[in-house]
Amino acid sequence: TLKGVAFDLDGVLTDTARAHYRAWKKLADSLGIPFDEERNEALKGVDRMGSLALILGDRPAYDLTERQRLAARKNDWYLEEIAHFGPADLFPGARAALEQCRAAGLGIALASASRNAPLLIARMQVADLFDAVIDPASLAAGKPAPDIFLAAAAVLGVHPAAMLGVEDAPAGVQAIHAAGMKALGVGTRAALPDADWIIPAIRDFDLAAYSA
Ligand code: B16
Ligand code: MG
Repeated sequence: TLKGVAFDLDGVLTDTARAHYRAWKKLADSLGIPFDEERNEALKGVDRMGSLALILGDRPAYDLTERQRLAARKNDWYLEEIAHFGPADLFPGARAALEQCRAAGLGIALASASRNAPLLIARMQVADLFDAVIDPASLAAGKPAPDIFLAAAAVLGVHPAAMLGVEDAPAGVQAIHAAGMKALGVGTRAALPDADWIIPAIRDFDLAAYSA
């Protein structure tokens, strides 16, 4: 039986995926590097420096210092994008999904690769609904490695086999499965072919369906 749930943030509980895309697009444009929404798909769930590496590809002109500068510039633009965020920026049904899990007595963790996640859940006033927020800076490897979901299970004190992971990104679904958990995909079957269940959006979250 299900004892815990680990939620991704960006693209699952709120539409920061758009904000990330706009900030990366600004950076890519400023460098004259081609970037569009199709290429952006591969960045979802991938951490900041990993995302930058995907954008820069094998261009040798950017050493570590320069890459850190570029990542910081992108984050400044991203912080501008989310400066106005509040409870209204939660996807419809996001708070209700968390409340369903609480009412069922499940442990709830936030498993976001974003270093801005604590700021976002505070601004959207759902921080109190989480038992644990995993700090991605504390992990050896980002998604698709299982580390963040294993950390979620460990801090909740729940065996991974009794956990559900909720993700919008292929790298995230891979990470959930690598951790030995069942994966609920938020999006389309075409985008997330390996998810154990698919819902189009978090408003369709129905805990009873994933408890089998
Ligand atoms: P930051 P998630 C991920 O969050 C995003 O999907 C990804 O696009 C972003 O690059 C990453 O967080 C790092 O975010 O730059 O704020 O640390 O989907 O795992 O909640
Ligand atoms: Mg995501």
